[in-house]
Amino acid sequence: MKRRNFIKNASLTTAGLAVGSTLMNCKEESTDQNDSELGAPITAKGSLPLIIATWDVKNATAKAWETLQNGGSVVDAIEKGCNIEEENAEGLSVGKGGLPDRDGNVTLDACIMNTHGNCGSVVYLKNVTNAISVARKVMEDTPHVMLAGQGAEQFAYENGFEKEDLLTEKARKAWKEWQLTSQYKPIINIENHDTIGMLAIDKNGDIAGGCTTSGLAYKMNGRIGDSPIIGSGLFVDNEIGAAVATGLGEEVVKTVGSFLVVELMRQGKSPQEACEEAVSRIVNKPNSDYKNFQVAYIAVNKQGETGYYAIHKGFSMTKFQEDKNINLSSEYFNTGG
Ligand code: SD4
Repeated sequence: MKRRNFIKNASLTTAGLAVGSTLMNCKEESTDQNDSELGAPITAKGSLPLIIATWDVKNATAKAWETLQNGGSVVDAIEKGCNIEEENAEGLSVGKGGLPDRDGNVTLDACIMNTHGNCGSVVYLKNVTNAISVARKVMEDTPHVMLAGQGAEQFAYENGFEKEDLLTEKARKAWKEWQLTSQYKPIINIENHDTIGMLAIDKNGDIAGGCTTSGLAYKMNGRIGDSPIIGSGLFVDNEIGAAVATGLGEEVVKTVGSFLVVELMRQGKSPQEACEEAVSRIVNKPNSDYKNFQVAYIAVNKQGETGYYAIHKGFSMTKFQEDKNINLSSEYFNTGG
């Protein structure tokens, strides 16, 4: 399934299905037709290095892997890997070509976190493609954690980033079409979700992570999601592991989702159990409207074990390990049972 259609389809196909599913155990089911050529599925515990990312982003994970193989750090791997999606003008979700807000502004959110627990973030960044690289600069070259809007943009130019028009013709056309039918208020069912969240762990077990997005398509002007919020969209604790989120950011923020996943791992849960528990916190809230939105997490622990889980069908994780780059369909909460 195309990532862009996923939330819409998820909400359509789940309409009318009963609540009360129990959490499913994750089964790693490959969605890549070529996977059979790749030999046995990766089940090894502890095989390092390892890169995982939200959605089907094999070019990005390949770049991250190559960066590590060429002697780059885990932070280099995260940055270079995420840059691939940011620079892909065909992708309507991240960096250049991202779908705009309701007023036609493409605004980017991104963050990055290193093995020492340092982090950098940019929110509401306009006109600069590589938001994660700007976030890295914030982390490394400023005393701050987060820069927003004009200040972030100005900081980017001062650091040599180019000014670019991020609204491509394809995205402008999609926005114009959306305007024909849409109301000026959040309508979650028709809003789309794709973000690249990536976690890398090197051969020594050192971990870094990043997350970059243009946020929800046709969001209100000024809206910031979970993706650049440390602890919500991303959290790295080099003693324990790391997690990153995708989906409806508002719901992730309300549960500080990625921090929760990492803390659950600290308490002894596997990455898979921790992702499932974090999803269940959202769906089991009183009056949760979970049938109408998607949230998914991916996680890795210090031992190189991974986990991934979503509320609805359609989420996948890309994993590069042992020279194999594969996309894996996630199990999900709302099985309709
Ligand atoms: C947001 N979490 O801005 C992001 C959207 C997303 O895949 O994950 N899209 O809420």
